[in-house]
Amino acid sequence: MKNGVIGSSGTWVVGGFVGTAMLAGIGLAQPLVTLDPVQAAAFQAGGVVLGFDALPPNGGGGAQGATGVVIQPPSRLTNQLASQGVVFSSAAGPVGVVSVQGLPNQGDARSPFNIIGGSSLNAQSLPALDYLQYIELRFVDPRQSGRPGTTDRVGAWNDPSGSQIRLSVFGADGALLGSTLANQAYFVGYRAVGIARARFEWVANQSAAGFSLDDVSFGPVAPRCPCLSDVDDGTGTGACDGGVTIDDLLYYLSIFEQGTIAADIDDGSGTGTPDGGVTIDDLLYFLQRLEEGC
Ligand SMILES: [Ca+2]
Ligand SMILES: [Ca+2]
Ligand SMILES: [Ca+2]
Repeated sequence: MKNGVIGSSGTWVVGGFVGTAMLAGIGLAQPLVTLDPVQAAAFQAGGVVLGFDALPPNGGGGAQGATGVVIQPPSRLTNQLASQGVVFSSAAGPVGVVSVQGLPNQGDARSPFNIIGGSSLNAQSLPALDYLQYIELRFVDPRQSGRPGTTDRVGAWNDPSGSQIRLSVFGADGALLGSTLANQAYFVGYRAVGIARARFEWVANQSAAGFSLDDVSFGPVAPRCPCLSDVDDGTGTGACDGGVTIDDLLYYLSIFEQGTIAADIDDGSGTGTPDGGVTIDDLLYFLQRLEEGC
């Protein structure tokens, strides 16, 4: 495509980026696709920027970051950053953390030297690096990772030597809030009210087959269910409905019995601080909050 060409069905091309804005009737919903670090920094301001540089890269780096290499357990990124409000996934489950230090594509790292890539299961059913696969973010309550969260923007720097990708953002009900395309080397972001999930996916090869991301960014993550004892809406699916009723007690008892992470809401201090374990403290705290109506 040539710059400045207006394509079909609302697609336009400006300065090397292809944007398909789906405003969904929300004035604030808008993409940002830019090479300008100042614009990217403005998008990131006040939010979270994940450089992945404190996580152990696969095999220590080098060729262990190549397509098809099995992602070792320490480098399988899923919920390690849940306290920042996000959980990662890809086709085989985890996203892979790799280092490009010392490689010809060292410049792919926006923050040296780790980046992330997608995964797929290999013939042995192990998660292997697959840069053609999607990278997904699901927002969680930073204080209680078992509870859902939402944010107002998501973005990342796309691989400078990679592919054209699409960023799509979704609401809590799964509805698409908007999506946009970005060429390699661009910062791609999307602002919308109530983003619960975001997906970066490969669209077309440019310098290489597949893509990686670095400096994944998002706005502050707010709990989607601000009332701690509102854990169900009567459907038994854990969806909050703004009211605290017997449904909530029944649902909490079921997840408490199963010992799921979502049931961890206290550490015995009665302050609503999770401690990674599900014990009688959690049940007592839930009952107290249920009685208080929130
Ligand atoms: Ca990095
Ligand atoms: Ca409820
Ligand atoms: Ca607990």
